[in-house]
Amino acid sequence: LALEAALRRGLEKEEFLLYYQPQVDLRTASLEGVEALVRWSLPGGELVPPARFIPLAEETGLILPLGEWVLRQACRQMQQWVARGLPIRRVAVNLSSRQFRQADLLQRINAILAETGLAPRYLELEITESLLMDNSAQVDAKLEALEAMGIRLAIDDFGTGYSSLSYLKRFPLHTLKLDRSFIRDIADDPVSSNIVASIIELGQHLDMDILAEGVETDQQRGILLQNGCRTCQGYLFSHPLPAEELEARWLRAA
Ligand code: G
Ligand code: G
Ligand code: MN
Ligand code: NA
Repeated sequence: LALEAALRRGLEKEEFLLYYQPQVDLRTASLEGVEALVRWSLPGGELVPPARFIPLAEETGLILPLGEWVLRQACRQMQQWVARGLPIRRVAVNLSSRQFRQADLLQRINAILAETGLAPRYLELEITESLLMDNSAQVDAKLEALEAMGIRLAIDDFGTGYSSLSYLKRFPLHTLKLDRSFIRDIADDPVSSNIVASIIELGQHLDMDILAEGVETDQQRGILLQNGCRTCQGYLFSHPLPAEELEARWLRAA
């Protein structure tokens, strides 16, 4: 309860901030986009990672105002980078299932795009496999509408949930984010590397971009490249960074 009250106060006082993790071309190490990841900056200076407050935010429904703040802030920041002509092509934002199920989700996203001036093609929304498994006409309709707006859709943590291949085929998904639990073992465990190779191939057949999460070693990078994976996110290239650091290290004007 104390945490919930603190979370409410944090929302009122705007104690949240976004870090951005580079999404990088595995061959050239050039920047493709970033994933926005929320942090909670307590008055005492402590930075709380999302694992410590997102679950509670989900339970209490506070994820709705928090997720809306994240989306607005990410779009505002991205529009600023685009307006300055900096070399970045997209920002990916995590969308919780609860946010996705809001009846007025599309209006809310439209309002944020209008307010920030960001063109929809710069925005990618990350959703989970479990959401696709809801199997309702509403999920279908919303995904189609987002796609029609020109927003990109990514499936996050792919491989950790239960998802049927027919869903992948049926929905307009642009990016498949391979969960880092598979990447972790690819250098040592043939089963893992075979699974990863199969998922990459599957993604290629479905005409999706494959992004490997949690790439930490050059060996993992090599195996992914060999298997036809083009993009990754991971500590090998960069941790999530505050906006100013991202600019300094990754967004020097071309
Ligand atoms: O940033 P970190 O590496 O600690 O992220 C941990 C997890 O928190 C991520 O897997 C991500 O799914 C979740 N997360 C981070 N930011 C957001 C956000 O803005 N919204 C939602 N729903 N989840 C987030
Ligand atoms: O939403 P998602 O679960 O994809 O969020 C990405 C999470 O993965 C964040 O918590 C981020 O800090 C974490 N992460 C990013 N790169 C790496 C990595 O190379 N290794 C590990 N262990 N975690 C990573
Ligand atoms: Mn994510
Ligand atoms: Na993920």
